[in-house]
Amino acid sequence: MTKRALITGITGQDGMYLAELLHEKGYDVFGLVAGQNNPKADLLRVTHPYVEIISGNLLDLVSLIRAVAHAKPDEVYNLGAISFVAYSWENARLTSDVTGGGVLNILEAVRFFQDSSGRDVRFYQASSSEMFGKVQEVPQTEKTLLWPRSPYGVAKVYGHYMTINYRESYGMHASSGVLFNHESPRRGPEFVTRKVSQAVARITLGLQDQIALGNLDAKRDWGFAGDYVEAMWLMLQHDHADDYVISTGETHSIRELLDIAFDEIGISDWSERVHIDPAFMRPAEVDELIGDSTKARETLGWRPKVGFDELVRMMVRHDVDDQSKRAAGAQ
Ligand code: NAP
Ligand code: F7E
Repeated sequence: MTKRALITGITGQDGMYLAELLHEKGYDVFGLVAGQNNPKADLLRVTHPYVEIISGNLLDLVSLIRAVAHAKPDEVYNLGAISFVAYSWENARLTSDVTGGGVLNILEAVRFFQDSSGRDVRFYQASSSEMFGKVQEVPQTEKTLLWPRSPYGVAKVYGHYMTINYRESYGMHASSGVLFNHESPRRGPEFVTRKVSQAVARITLGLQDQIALGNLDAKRDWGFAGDYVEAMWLMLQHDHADDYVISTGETHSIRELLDIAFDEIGISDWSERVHIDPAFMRPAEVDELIGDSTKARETLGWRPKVGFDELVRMMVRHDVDDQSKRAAGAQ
């Protein structure tokens, strides 16, 4: 029997990689898309024509009940969220409702479908290393105390515990992946890796002189999104639902990110090319994230394939190519 999967957040970075992975594995893929004229849906129809788009919004339980009933999924991947941490301070209510409350809505829609159809559905929740916030131990594991430092982190903690609660209360096969930062050429331009790769590309093409950034001393455990969606799938293939940290186990600062990105275009001293803009500083910072993914490695056989240096260079090369085409198209 062909397996069926429903992905919320299909127009995002992870949604696109996951859709490709599941399609390659022979799944019928359904994607929830919010908005009556979402430009990302038009793009998805071109790049991922095999995805059946279903209209719906994580804020709207009725739309989710209808979406699940239509997709009749064996697996649901809840990737939809307001995911930009900086934005979450300015839009805390909305972030709480979508990123936190949306998890309850989709869990309820899945539970309703299971009860009414008698079919089993496996559920994946996109939890986040932002839940560790003011880290209580280094490295962080599945057992580390959560101490979120942003409205986004708080909302993710709510979704994380709601997923565990549905597993324990109703026996649902509901797993939570506590994913550390993962990036790619598809990363949104608001996130620091893509902001840097795009700016560095424009600098080498003579289209921009400088890049404005915030805290250069922040550290992150950065992996490649293509590797991380494989971990999501592996969690749902396992007999028992559980929670897993997914990370590389290496941490790097924004300065190291800049070293590699500028090195890719032949600049070794980037100090004249970067200036600090307080607008990009956060009210509270998550200083040192580093994950211990031993459990996922031992139980699921998962491991990251793309290293930090390769990831940054891949993103810069992609953006040099992309920005050159845009510049040529504008002439
Ligand atoms: P992303 O690129 O920001 O994608 C977020 C997706 O959520 C988009 O498709 C967006 O749709 C959708 N969405 C937003 N509001 C919605 C709503 N009200 N109803 C339905 N869909 C809605 O995020 P990502 O990087 O792919 O991350 C995927 C998930 O993993 C997110 O939940 C994120 O919080 C979590 N996560 C990400 C990382 C990371 O490093 N990337 C790490 C840990 C956890 P439109 O834009 O089309 O409206
Ligand atoms: O920031 C610093 C900033 O916005 C990384 C999301 O996918 O991963 C992501 O959240 C660091 C922070 O990602 C700028 O202060 C400096 O310390 O790329 P980011 P994030 O906040 O780590 C987690 C795991 C998620 O779950 C989220 O959904 O970089 N930084 N200067 C900057 N960050 C940005 N965006 N822009 C700057 O100019």
